[in-house]
Amino acid sequence: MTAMKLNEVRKIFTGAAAVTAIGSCSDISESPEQPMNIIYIMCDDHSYQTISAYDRTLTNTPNIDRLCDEGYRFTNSFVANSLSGPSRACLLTGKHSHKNGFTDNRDRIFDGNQTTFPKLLKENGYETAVIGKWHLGSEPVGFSHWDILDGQGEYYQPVFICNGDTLLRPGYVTDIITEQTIDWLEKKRDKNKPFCLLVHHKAPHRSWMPDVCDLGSHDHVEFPLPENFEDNYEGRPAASLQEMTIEADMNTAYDLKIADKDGAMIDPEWRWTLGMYRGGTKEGERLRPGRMDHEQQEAWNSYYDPIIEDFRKDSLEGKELAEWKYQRYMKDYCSVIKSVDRNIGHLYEYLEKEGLLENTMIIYTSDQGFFMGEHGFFDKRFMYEESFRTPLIVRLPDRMERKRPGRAETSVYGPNFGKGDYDISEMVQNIDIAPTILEYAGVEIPEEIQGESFLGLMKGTSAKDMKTDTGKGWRDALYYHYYEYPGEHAVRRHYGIRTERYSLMHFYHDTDSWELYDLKNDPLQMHNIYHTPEAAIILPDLMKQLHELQMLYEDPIQ
Ligand code: SGN
Ligand code: CA
Repeated sequence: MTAMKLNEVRKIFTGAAAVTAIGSCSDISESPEQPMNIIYIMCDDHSYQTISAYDRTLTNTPNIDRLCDEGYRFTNSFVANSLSGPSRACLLTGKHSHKNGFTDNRDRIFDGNQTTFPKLLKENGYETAVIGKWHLGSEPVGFSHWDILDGQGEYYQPVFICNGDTLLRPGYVTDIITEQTIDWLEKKRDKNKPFCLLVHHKAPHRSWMPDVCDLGSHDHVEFPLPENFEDNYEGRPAASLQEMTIEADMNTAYDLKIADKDGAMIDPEWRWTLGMYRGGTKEGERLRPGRMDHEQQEAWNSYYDPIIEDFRKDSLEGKELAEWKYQRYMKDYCSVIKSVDRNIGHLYEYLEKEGLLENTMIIYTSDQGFFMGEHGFFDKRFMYEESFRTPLIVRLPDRMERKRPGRAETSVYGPNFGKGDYDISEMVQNIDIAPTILEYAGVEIPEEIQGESFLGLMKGTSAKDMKTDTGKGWRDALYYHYYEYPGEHAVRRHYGIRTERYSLMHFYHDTDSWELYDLKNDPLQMHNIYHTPEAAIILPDLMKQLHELQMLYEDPIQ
């Protein structure tokens, strides 16, 4: 399924790394000597709210912003199933979860025999590599080189599996992934071939452990509480059943590092976190070994000891405690982002120095969005905007010279958001990445891929002129399906459709409830209008569209 079934495919000449452009709809002109390299950078749980190119309220990310200044900012970018493993499977296959089989993070093993875009690129003469978080159970297939974190990975002294060999690397995970990335680019790849490199950061996944040099980097910031921090979930039964609120479910010891050395403040259930933050405790069943070296541990102790001391003295409760937790969460999370941004800067410098910016497409995104206190939540999973959306920035070589003077509007809810010169406001989804990369590389897009290439949108093709599988131009609705229930955070299974204006979702399994939001009048999604007279007018069309999407993607109706 694709914007172009490439009869006139731009061909990759294996080994010689040459690409010829023959009349593609996106009409990229490149010299035959220029290999079309791809670097795909994906963080884990990086919210668009904490990228200053999207929103300047919370933190600053100058290096990610530079990518955006020199590239395209997607202002309506979404995932198909807001969870790590499933997102990664959607990315690799270009297919929804029910088709690629990796519906949730529980005991799934990704079937590596499926068609994936790295495999197709490799078969077409590309060097392919993945470095960082993989989280798919099985070993990577279709990569010339793979160097992945073991499971979720650790922030300090992480264990990697490098082409099958297990090794522990000293240091901080975001630095190590960047070092390994540059090392592969510099020394390990075959420089006669074009390359596709996937850089998958662990950061800023829970439990948001900053690098030593970033501890305290956001202490001066008083983060504004989201307007709907104190949501009571009225009219939204599934939302009231979750277990992911900052107030009730965020643990002060595990999540916020309030784990004192003598163990007096540790909840017995979370006792194992003492080892994680305070080093090498030998008791407790779920022991996680202390991973920090002496210096790292000292730095952590001198930063967190006074915070723990104050926490002990203040004995906060109720609303005050919830707000304190929110501030601590934001400080840790944004400090972890600081390292991500710095490392993007290092990679950028390297690419610039090596002249690689001129022949490389760079993509920056996250495996899903994340709640930064909206609805009182952390985590993701819901089809609500904050977790359904994901940041997406794409820098193409030929945008290099055309820096725009400034973005029209950065706030996601602002009236001009998406109207900047290099904003792409069409709704795209992570299943679109595979076909986009394949089209860029001049490799034919297999019929079974369900996503659509958005390359043409960046090249100025209008939405209505985009060739897609429906034959009706670019899509006007997105499909979503989340499956991990029973599971951590207790978010009920649900599927739904999102159009430009409305978001309709059906929560099923251990519940049966529908929610409908008017995103224009209720962007914060506080009012479920499913049972209102207004909905009676809108619903028949939306339901029809939803069923059409379920037929298109062949997802049986629940
Ligand atoms: C871990 C986290 C969860 C998180 C999942 C999935 N718990 O299990 O809070 O939702 O990962 O995240 S933790 O106690 O282990 O930190 S995902 O991004 O990998 O899908
Ligand atoms: Ca994730």
